[in-house]
Amino acid sequence: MVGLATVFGAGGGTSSYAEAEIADVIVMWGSNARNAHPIYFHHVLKAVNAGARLYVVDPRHSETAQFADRWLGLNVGTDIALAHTIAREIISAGLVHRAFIERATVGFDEFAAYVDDWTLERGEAVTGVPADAIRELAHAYATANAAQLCWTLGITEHHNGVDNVLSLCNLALLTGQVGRPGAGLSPLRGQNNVQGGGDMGALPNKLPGFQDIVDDLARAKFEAEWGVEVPAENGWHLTQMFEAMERGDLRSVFVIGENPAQSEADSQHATHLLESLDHLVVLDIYLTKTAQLADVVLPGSASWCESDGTVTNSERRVQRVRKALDPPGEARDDIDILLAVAERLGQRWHYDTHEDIWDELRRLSPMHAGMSWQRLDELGGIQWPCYSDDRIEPSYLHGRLWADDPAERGRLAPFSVVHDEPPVEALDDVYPLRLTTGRRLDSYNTGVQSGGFSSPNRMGETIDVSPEDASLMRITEGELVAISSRRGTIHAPARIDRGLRPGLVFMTMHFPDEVDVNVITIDATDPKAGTAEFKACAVRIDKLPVDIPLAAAGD
Ligand SMILES: Nc1nc2c(c(=O)[nH]1)N[C@H]1C(S)=C(S)[C@@H](COP(=O)(O)OP(=O)(O)OC[C@H]3O[C@@H](n4cnc5c(=O)[nH]c(N)nc54)[C@H](O)[C@@H]3O)O[C@H]1N2
Ligand SMILES: Nc1nc2c(c(=O)[nH]1)N[C@H]1C(S)=C(S)[C@@H](COP(=O)(O)OP(=O)(O)OC[C@H]3O[C@@H](n4cnc5c(=O)[nH]c(N)nc54)[C@H](O)[C@@H]3O)O[C@H]1N2
Ligand SMILES: [Mo]
Repeated sequence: MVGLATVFGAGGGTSSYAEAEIADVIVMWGSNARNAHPIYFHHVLKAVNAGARLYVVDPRHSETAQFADRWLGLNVGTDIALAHTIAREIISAGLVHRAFIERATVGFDEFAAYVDDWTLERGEAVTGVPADAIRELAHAYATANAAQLCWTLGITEHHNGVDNVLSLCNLALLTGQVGRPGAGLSPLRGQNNVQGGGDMGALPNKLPGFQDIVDDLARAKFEAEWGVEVPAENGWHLTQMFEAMERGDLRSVFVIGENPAQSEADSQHATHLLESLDHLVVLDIYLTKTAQLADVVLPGSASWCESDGTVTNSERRVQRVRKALDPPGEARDDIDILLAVAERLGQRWHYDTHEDIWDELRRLSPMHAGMSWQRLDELGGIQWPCYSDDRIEPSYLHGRLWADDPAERGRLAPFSVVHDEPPVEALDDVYPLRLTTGRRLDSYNTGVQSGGFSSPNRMGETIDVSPEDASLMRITEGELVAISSRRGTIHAPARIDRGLRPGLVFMTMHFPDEVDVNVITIDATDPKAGTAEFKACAVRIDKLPVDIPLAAAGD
């Protein structure tokens, strides 16, 4: 979101899901949507069945790659090198969209000079992707009538995730693949309402509706409505909070619906910091590992189907959710619990209904102003921005960039000169393998919500290795092995995956109670967005002595 905001001034996906169906080229870059975003992927498959070409850029031949016309299996962390090589090929083949570049962008000449030495040969040498595949993707993307470029964590969960995103935005600016129906940039969001959380101001530098906290006029508007002073400085994002805990500057934390003791990189260190707080409060629907560290647990919040409200998905569509069940026992809606906490802190927040809270938002956030609950119902959800009761904006953003009138075009979109940088942890003789981590279809994040179910085909945690590495190390399918990084060692059965190239190892994050992968991940973070490098650390795999008792292997 930081990358998109830098280029276009707004941190949201530029297209809508259904527009995938009118695209003739779709690039899924660092995104395993077949597993992680099945609803969006359903639209992608409709497009593919109707003849659109699908390119997948992923170090693994992922479940998504199985549906691709062409898979570009790059080395982990070489995305900028690949994007620069594609850009250079588009420029040297004369496939840039000159009129769009002149009208809507700044910085093209400097960018073109910078990428000029990213020849196909150099790109192949750095990324491991054959030159002809890079060339094919470059030509298909540039010459498509409408191309969608989607990405997820394979791009963002790196120490240079924002630079990765900027390098992808460059491709859309070169070719005019943005701001038109079917053409766009789609970062697929994580949870059902992670976009909504950001929209509502659950960000350290924003008020609801992405209004800047440091903007005096914006703050004054909220202060008048709320009757309290709004702090004038930006707060901390998650990784800055952990750094502040380390320094001793942050002593009290309220965790709502998150399990950082298991989801943070280098989790033993994160757990130690959470334990050392003066005061930790957790509000969750389960007694998580994080809740077990807390001084106060506010138990029994109602889950999403037991409360009223809205959620916003990756295409910026706000939809109502309705209470379908009564919460069990004494469980209460999260908002009731927050109102009660506010009251104990001396604040009286007056809302009679959930709709009152929403209407307050509509008064304060211009991009939500036209979304009454009645209208959300009638239209089956509305995408932001929606400024007024009598209008619906186009389903894609930044159409203004194509306007003839410079005043209407507004702020031009800058090309970004970003440098190709390898992952923080280099491979060496002691840790010669690259570990990347991610998701499976049948499990969810730290497993709190998906741990309890079993089905015949469901696997627990495995250490996935390539057939080549397995035979080199004489590891057999299902054999219990040890995997170590500079942070620690864990054990799990090996699984031989033909979708992995030699040197690459994959694990999920779904079974931390049994095998906590975040014991070994690195907590290097992107200074611009605070995202950790979950997608790249250096590891080694060791066979265990055959007579090792299982109990000792599971420490
Ligand atoms: N079933 C299921 N669905 C989910 C979730 C879940 O836990 N389970 N979680 C939700 C959440 S919170 C999120 S954020 C999303 C995440 O959705 P995704 O980001 O699609 O999921 P991941 O499996 O984490 O990572 C995606 C891909 O990035 C690739 N990758 C790794 N390193 C690199 C690299 O250096 N470059 C490139 N180009 N690719 C790389 C991996 O091989 C992997 O296939 O999924 C959401 N949906
Ligand atoms: N190794 C590795 N680690 C990763 C990642 C990775 O790819 N690899 N991905 C990272 C990413 S993208 C993410 S998003 C994080 C996810 O990390 P977390 O968000 O910490 O993990 P979840 O398991 O999704 O935890 C969500 C919590 O919310 C609670 N909850 C659910 N519904 C409600 C509700 O209505 N009210 C309340 N109060 N609580 C509720 C659940 O019970 C659960 O405890 O993990 C990160 N960690
Ligand atoms: Mo996520």
